[in-house]
Amino acid sequence: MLFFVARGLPRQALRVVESFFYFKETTRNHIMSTPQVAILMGSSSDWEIMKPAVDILKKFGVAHEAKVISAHRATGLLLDYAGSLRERGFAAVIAGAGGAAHLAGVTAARTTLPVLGVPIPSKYLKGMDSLLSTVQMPRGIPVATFAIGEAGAANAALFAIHIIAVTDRDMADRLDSFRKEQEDMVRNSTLPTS
Ligand code: RP5
Repeated sequence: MLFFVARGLPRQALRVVESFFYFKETTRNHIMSTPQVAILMGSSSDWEIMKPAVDILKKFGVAHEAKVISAHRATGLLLDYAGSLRERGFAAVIAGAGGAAHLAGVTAARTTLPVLGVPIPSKYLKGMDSLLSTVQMPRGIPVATFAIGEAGAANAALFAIHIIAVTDRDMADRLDSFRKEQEDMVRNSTLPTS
């Protein structure tokens, strides 16, 4: 800006230049804050398991939207929400549910965005019910299914970032740094001496 002042540009021209930079900045902020990943869970009781997914997305600076929508208690709401995601610019959906877990499957039936299913641990069957009902999708409507519990939630978020990183070099670099961090932790790990 000083450069333009030094060159003696009239005030009006300076305003045009300033508004151009302002527009560029606000557009960039808007793009950065548009959610890229939706995180759904069947109940607020799933939050502690799904929180690691949110933590990973925050760590990588990925804008996201987390919601409780039950496939069987609020089916209409889920169909409306899932049907709007592609138009709203999302890249992937993470869906965590427990028991006879329909959330990921119904979401996948409603959108062609990639749906990443997280089986929530359940009281009596320890999440085996959630795992099987999420992973065993009949042919034609795919759901990518992750491990039962927190590790599955974290990996689903990482996988969503992998999807974004297909076309986003900066995100791919962040994934490389994250892997390096993990490798360094292994290299520096110690055991108690006897
Ligand atoms: C599923 O039923 C939810 O995903 C949750 O894991 C499970 C139990 O839900 P609440 O009875 O705790 O609401 O729909």
